[in-house]
Amino acid sequence: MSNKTYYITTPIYYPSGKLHIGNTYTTVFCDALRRYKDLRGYDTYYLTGMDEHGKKIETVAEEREMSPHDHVDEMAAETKALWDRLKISYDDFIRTTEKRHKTVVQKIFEKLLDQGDIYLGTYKGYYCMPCESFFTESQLGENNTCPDCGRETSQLEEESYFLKLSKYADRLLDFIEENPGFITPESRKNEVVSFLKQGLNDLSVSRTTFDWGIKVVSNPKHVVYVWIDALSNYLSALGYGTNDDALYQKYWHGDEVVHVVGKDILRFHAIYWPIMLMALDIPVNFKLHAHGFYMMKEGKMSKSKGGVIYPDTIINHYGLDELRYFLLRELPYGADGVFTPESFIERINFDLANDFGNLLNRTISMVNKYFEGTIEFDPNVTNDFDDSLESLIAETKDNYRESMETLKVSEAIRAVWKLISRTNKYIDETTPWILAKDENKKADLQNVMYHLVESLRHIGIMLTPILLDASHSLFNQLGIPESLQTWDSLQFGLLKETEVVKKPSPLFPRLDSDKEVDKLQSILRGEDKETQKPVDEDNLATIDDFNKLDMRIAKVVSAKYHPNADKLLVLQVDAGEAKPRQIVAGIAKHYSPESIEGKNVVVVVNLEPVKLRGEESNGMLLAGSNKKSLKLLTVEGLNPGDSVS
Ligand code: ME8
Repeated sequence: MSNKTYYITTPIYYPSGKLHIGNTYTTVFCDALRRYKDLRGYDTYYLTGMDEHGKKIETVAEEREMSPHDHVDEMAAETKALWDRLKISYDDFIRTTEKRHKTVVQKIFEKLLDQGDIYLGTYKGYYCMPCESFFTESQLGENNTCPDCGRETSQLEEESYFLKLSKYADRLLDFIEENPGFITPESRKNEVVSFLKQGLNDLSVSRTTFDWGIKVVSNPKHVVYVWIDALSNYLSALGYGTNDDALYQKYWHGDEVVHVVGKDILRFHAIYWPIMLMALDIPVNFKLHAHGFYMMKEGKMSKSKGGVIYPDTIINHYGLDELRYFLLRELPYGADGVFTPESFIERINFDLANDFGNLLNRTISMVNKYFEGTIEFDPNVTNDFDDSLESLIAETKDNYRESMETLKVSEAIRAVWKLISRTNKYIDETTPWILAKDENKKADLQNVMYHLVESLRHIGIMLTPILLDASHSLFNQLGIPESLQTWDSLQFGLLKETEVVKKPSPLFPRLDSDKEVDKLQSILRGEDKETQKPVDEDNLATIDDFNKLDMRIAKVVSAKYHPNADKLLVLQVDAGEAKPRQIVAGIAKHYSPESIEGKNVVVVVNLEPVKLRGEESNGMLLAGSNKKSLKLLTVEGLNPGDSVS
């Protein structure tokens, strides 16, 4: 039996500037939903990509003195690298300049032209370049400004093809009425309905004033309007209209199709897109979700204006889970949210460090202190508080599921945090430190510990789509087997026994609030010294200084924990010499001995030997690091002893 399918998409972003946390929000949001559906056992497919055509992109490329091709290639590579950094679990990244996309758009255009849904006419109107939108005079703001962004528009008259929106308007209205979940939140649906009720003008769908776009095959002086081009990505990426359309058949005609967009592009997705599908005789079986916007205190975020926060800044300084948590938790369903340094640091300190991280820490410390790290389930022992904790565990699963299914991710997270608070309260109620004083209460104490671990296991499972590293670390630290990390194992009492780690590693270190708020504020003002990292010009190394170092590739032959220091590993490495060389390295917090054995690392072998806590070290490993992580430099395809220069 095959699993239900789930196809989820983000908008394809314009490569008009560096992506900020607003664009990142949609992508992380879809990633969380996709991971949730994976957890539920769906057959999922996640599409994102880049919308590379149009006058605006042509202009940005010109400003950079680059060809549009080179510009979009660079931006696409940067964007993919960003998504990789954010561990976005996308399956495909479609670029509208790709041949596979262009062919489909040209086919769609010609088909609509042949069947009379597209016709040639003359366009008279006002054009807003930043918005890529045309307006009639009556739609304009004061002094002929763009009604959406308020900027100046320019007057145009040109030959254009038009899509007959008017022909489909009633059909679309009926469709929206008959499919209540088609557009969410409800307030957005209402916006669309009232817009439709005013009547639709036919849409201009081609341009002759610039080149950077997909040519209309039958009349190549026209390029296809960027929105018709862009919306088609949801089909072209699946191979629609080609010989290899298996993905299209499977996912578009499958069980669930979800387009997630910001409220700014609601109309395009709620009106033009379903009408295009109706005209193409393709089922309109997607659900559209339009979320609100993250704002800065000063107002809107813009790719080109600055004064915004970028995801890599947050990851460098604080970590990926911190970013994901904030983004997914802080934006209320259906409304806008504000990013402020204060709210960001508070969420880390209160929600992540105090409530969640501390609960795990205290639990592991107590299980070690009272039971030497091992506990088991004894259903015959109970206390007065077990029932209420157990029923909240069950309730949380239902609330979480319902919220995730209706795309209320922040509410799903809130439900999990209610359980976290309840579990913290359970510690206060059951007072394990008092039970521990009485030998006869051993079984009661174990029952309390068991409830804490079991509750945390449930919390960990529900957080797997949200906090990628922390949920993983929670399972490892509590010794939860993979079979009990699944959705189906969300049932109290399935964990029979476990052994937790000897020493807990904090999931989220508490931050110095004033200092970090100041730091974020100076980053926003563009004055952050730490991110600029100037080179010390007064202390330059000569080439001779550099050449003095004998750096080589070395293979880690064996590794063990240092007997007297928990931050150190003692390694034997083969650096191409007669016998292995011992190096002591401060990497035990980042690598276990097993995980580094066999790796080809880079070492400096001509350092003076030193003794570190009684063990001699004859060299140094090279690694990259920041406050949160450390990665050894490893090299494939070279042999021990090969030189590094
Ligand atoms: O509109 N808060 O691309 P785009 C939350 N190419 N989300 C935000 C945001 C904010 N402050 N700012 C942007 C386009 N977004 C078209 C789409 S789709 C067929 C073509 C997100 O680069 C949000 O998802 O301007 C919004 O819809 C999208 O970025 C706009 O991205």
